[in-house]
Amino acid sequence: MNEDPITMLNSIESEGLSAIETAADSGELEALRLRYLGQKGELTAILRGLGKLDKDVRPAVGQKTNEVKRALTEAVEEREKSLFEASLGERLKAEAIDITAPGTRVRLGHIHPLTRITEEIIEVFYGMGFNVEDGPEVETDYYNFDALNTPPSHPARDEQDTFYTDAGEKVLLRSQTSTVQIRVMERKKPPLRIISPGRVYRNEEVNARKYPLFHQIEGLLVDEGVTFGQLKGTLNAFIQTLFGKPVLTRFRPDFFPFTEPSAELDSQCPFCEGQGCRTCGNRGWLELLGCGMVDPEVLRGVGIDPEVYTGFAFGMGVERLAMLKYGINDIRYFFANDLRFLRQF
Ligand code: 2NL
Repeated sequence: MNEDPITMLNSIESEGLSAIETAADSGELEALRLRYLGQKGELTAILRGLGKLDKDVRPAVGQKTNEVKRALTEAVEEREKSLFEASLGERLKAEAIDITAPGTRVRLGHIHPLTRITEEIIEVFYGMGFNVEDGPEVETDYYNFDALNTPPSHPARDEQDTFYTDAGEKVLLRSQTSTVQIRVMERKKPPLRIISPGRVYRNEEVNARKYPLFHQIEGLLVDEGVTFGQLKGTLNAFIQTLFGKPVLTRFRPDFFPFTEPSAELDSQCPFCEGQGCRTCGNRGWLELLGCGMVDPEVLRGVGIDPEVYTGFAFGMGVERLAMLKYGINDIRYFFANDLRFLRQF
């Protein structure tokens, strides 16, 4: 060592301290630590060279080396701490969350108006002991027509013209959910109380009142001694719940191949109390649904003895009821998926 070791140590110390104190980041700081304090660092080199020094200067140089080492070590630790605090402060600032800021509202979807009214209707009948039954939408003409007392020559087949499949004229899209009632009556014997909601199809031109796909809810009750009076009572209770208040009803004679006698159920218009308004087309009455006593032929066809059992049945179009209830004037709104329409429900 040509220079005075104490002078050298002093300059290492002052250079080291100022470099360490201004190290820009932890990478630079680590490089400095290795340079001054590492195994191959400058101070280690001096300690290794102690043996070559004169005996009388050795202790002073050794002591000074250790002092410098301690000073630089402390400086590294301090710089490490302040670099860490600075970067933490920066991160806290950058990632700050304002917990008092208002949240972003998540727009929830909701039940489609047809589903909602279907659920409401099911609820009313469920309360009267009816259970929901389901069945296929692709049916055979037997379940859709023959079993419902509508043989191939029957004019009602034209009225309920539907879509036929590639599988031939026997396989079609059901035009009514009575198919479900027939299937249930084949499997289960009376007493029966069921309703069958679901999609049905008709081969019809689209307009404000007609759509080739719509929804029906049919009901069926079969037991010993079932009367037309019970049918009226059941449907009156249903209509009151649907409109949320007592309303007058009337039963007009009608015809269906699968019921005898058959009737159309009207209610006094709940919006104008029979005075005449837009919803009832100034008639004061609304045509709500069709119903009747199950034709003995239908019962016989599924192996239920009509001499022992009688039943009533009814069928309603869900779109029609929803249109009346909510004052909707075009059936196509239900299927257009226009949010401006859907969000009103
Ligand atoms: C209507 C009329 C109706 C039925 C459906 C029915 C089912 C069986 C036996 C007898 Cl299994 N009847 N269902 C009865 C009367 C009317 O629907 O206008 N629907 C839209």
